[in-house]
Amino acid sequence: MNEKLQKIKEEAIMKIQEADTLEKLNEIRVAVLGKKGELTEVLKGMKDVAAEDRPKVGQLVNDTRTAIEEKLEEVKTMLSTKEREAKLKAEVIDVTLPAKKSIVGHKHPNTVALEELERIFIGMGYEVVEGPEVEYDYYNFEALNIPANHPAKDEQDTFYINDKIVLRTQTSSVQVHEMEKGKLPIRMIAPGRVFRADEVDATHSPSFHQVEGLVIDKNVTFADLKGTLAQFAKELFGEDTKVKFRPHHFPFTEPSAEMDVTCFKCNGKGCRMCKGEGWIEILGCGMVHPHVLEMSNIDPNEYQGFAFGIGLERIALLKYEIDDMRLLYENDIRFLKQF
Ligand code: 2NL
Repeated sequence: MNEKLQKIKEEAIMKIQEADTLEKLNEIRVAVLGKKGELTEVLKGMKDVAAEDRPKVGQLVNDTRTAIEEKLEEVKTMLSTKEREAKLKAEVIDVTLPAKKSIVGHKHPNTVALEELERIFIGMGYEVVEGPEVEYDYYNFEALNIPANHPAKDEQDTFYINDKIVLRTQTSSVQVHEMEKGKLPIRMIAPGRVFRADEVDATHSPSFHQVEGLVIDKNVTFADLKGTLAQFAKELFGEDTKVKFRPHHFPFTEPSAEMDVTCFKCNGKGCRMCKGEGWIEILGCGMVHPHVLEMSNIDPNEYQGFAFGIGLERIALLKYEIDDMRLLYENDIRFLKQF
């Protein structure tokens, strides 16, 4: 019996020492100590051992078991450490490799242009005010001196929600709300989306953006309008930019004008950009009509004002030399990426 146990022990320990993976080690454990293992079989044979020898043999079996278990544990610890080290080595991260670039979007040309306009007017002390895109007919037309029979009010030109409510055709409505509040003076710009029932082409869209400006104070004259807008043009298109005002008509201003700037591409000589003119039309403007002031409870004998309206897309198209407005709305990343 003694010899048999000795042999199991020696063979087991030898196999354990040769095992090079945890898996193989476990196979050995099952083969020797498992339910049907060699040592377990010996234990089952105890019933054939003489009663007086049993304690001694029992002790011997236990010693053998302990010796094998200790060896198993020792090799297991060693193999675990080795496997862990190999795994760490294989999973090493090279922090010096170039990182995967995450795709970051960027500002739409309209947004870039808007932020530029806002920066210029904020610098002159203007406030940026926003308002609703859906408006009462009163704020979009009537309060701006646009009479009921004016062609702009035609359903061909304006989107009507019902006979009293429209999609705003200009952001002047935001300025009327400011005037009604009665807090003077006013120095504001109103940027935002506006709507007109236009067919889509290279220069028209049923939805586009405007930046309107309004100044109301005592002793405001056309000279203030000219000085302000000339300074604005220099900041937007460059220090050498000159401006000229052509008489025009708007129902809400009197007198009214359109402002041209010298072409920033050819400096006024005439080129493809300005269609040979040397000048580019940039905005409409004028002195706020006295009737418009009165309707918002401002006394035209005490207060005067000037106002202007700029098409944001027009500025973006000019600045980036884009020849088709539709490109601004298609959201083609290959186009947008260029600006
Ligand atoms: C354009 C130019 C303009 C205004 C807008 C305005 C606003 C108030 C009172 C008076 Cl609250 N005027 N805005 C003035 C002149 C021109 O827009 O080309 N519009 C179609």
